[in-house]
Amino acid sequence: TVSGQPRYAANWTSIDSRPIPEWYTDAKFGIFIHWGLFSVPSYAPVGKDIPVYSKYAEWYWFRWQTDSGKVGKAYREYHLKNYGPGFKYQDFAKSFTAELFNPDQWAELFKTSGAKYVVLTSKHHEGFTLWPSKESWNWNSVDVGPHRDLAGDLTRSVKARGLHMGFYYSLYEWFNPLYKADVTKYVDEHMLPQMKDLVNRYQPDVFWTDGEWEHPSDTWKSTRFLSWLYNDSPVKNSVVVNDRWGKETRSKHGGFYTTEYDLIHDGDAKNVSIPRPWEECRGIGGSFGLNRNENLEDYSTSAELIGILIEKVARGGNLLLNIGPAADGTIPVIMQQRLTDMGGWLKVNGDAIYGTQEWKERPQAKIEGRYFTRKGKDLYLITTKWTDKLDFAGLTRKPASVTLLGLKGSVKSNVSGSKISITAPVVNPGNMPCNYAWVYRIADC
Ligand code: FUL
Repeated sequence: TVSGQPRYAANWTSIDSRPIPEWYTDAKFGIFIHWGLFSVPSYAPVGKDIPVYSKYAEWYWFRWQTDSGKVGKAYREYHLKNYGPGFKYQDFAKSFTAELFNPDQWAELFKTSGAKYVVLTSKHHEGFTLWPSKESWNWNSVDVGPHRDLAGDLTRSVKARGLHMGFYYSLYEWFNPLYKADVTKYVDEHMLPQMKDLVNRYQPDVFWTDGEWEHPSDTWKSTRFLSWLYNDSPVKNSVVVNDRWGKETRSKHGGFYTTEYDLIHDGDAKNVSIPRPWEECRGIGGSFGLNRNENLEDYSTSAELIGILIEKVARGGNLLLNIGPAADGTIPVIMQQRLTDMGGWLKVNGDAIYGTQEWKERPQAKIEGRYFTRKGKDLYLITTKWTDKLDFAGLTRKPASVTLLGLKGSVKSNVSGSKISITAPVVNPGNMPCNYAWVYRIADC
């Protein structure tokens, strides 16, 4: 090629051969944001008997209209009671006001959380866009609702803080008449122009597609879009994409693979090893879009969230943790608190997370609460339980030192062959370097 850069052809073999830019596999932690008209009703049923996907408040319109079961009934009753019989989904637009939206404040919070990238729903399955898309038929956040380019404003604030900005984009739209009448026309005249518009306008480093499952990737013309993205777009060197490009592509094609609440579609993803950079996405509660019907017990604690981050990273994955802002542009305080807590932990222990790799040679026997990561010649032992003694095997040589992150000086250890036994330092509870989980760096081993 003229420039020396490889060119990618519009087929999966070629698209899949592109290495995933390193910034992404080093980043480990990102913030997902589900924001749209569903943030107005911000309702879904809750409870242990409700299946994972039925707890998603961003599915309000679809469940209300099409779900004939118990879950649909809950939405219908809620809607009728609170908005009345003549109230259409489109009528939510006037209450999507974002009057308190302060993108600098959001971006500051994301920075504080220790996340390295942000992924915003530019358009969810409802079809409403958070940017002034010419193809949206005026159903966007500039023409109605807040009258503001929400995607553009957030992009500017996020990038200004050195974080990577990305977009979620739903290929399909539940009720778009063009999509239902003529999917090829929809792809050519609506979807592909919108996707290119997003990339050209805002230059996102993550392009996170979804809603792929109704059609094969040929129908979506996915490899055609990706070859443009990788060869000729303004983000060709930095952009990363996921695996949601057609009904046959998940965990098979694209960039990083995705799991969602530890599922791949309906299959358990928790204990499978994934042969590719991958990312778990989930909410702090059981929903992506804000669900005002959730209570404290529906939210994960900081300890749980930090545990999830550690577990994913130790298995070579990233965590894309979701928040659901309110229609007024505020981020619920409980979500702010969780993100701030995670940032506090990462400030002390980030060395064991960012830029690390899975330690594939780790001891086979699993010990609850114990994880490993690796970076260069250093090994990190992460434990979510404070214990006086920690033993394991697998060293290739005597380590140069053992330290507890956040504490000065070295920690007592005993090495014999490949085995090491670490004695936890005696620390006053008030002087612990952090809460929730602790990290030993076993240097040069
Ligand atoms: C799903 C969507 O259907 C959910 O609403 C959410 O956006 C999630 C990240 O992907 O499959």
